[in-house]
Amino acid sequence: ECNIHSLINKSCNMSKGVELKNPNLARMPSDYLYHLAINVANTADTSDIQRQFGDVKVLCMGGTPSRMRELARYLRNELGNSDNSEPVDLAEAGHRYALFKEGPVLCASHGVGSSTASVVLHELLKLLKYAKCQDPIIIRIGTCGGVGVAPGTVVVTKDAYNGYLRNEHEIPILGKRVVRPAQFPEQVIQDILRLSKRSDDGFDTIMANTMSSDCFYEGQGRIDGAVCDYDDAAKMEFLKEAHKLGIRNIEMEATMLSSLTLQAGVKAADICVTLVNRLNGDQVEITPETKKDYEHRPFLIVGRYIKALLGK
Ligand code: R2B
Ligand code: URA
Repeated sequence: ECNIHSLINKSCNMSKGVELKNPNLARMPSDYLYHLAINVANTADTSDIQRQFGDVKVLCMGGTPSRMRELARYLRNELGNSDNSEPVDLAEAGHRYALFKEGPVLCASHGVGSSTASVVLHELLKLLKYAKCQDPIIIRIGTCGGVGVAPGTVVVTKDAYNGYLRNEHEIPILGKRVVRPAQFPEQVIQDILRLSKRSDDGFDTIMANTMSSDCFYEGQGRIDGAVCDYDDAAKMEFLKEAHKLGIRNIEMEATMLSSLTLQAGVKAADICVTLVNRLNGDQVEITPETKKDYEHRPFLIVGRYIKALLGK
């Protein structure tokens, strides 16, 4: 049984390397991070990994390789590096995810949904551990559907709810239902919010709860998927119930991300921009220009947070 307060305190008070809760890792002479195609040849002496990744303070994650490449370019600029070369994909040989490094920031893609995101998150957490990174933070930036907020609003997740509208992460492990806490540390959220003001940004950044589903369509109460056996009234009832729980956005990774990072004792945050207000419809119909503008909003927020964190 996990105690949420001890987990959150642990992840807030971290001032040392990443200690993962898996005793088997200490018994493995080597570890191949398969989907990243990164080989940790000698787990007893990871000096090569430490040289390459040891300075990492922030791991940014987001759905697509192209957006994470763009984020790497944006952060390079924000951090005052005038290098104009194309960011190098360090995980290219794995053919699954993209991984870029800009000084002390890693930018990794995670695909759509908890299952693809958890694969790369397990491997990245191990990478942070082998590299002996000190007190790193993991920040997902992404898109989502809004629940009763204007499209373009940025939501920083507090409590993550699953598709049953329960504030927990539920997964089958060894054939059993395992339920784990799914919250993000509030201190990090407050630090992020302190750096954001509507008057400067032209959009709202709010703290709220998030629902994560494993399915974009039925799992999010859409009626425009390939299959749907409920009506519009049932959908609206569900969305309103979510709204009553303080849920203001719906995406597909928050429960897994909050749960796994709590277990690992690593600070994390989830910053997503809403593309549609689900109380008004299901289709994401914004123009490519508006989408680009909206997708840039979490860049702004995360860039500012990273600069403050690094004292820049
Ligand atoms: C938000 O957007 C993606 C689905 O379109 C998914 O990764 C998510 O959480
Ligand atoms: N991503 C989601 O998961 N849901 C939406 O409605 C939009 C983006």
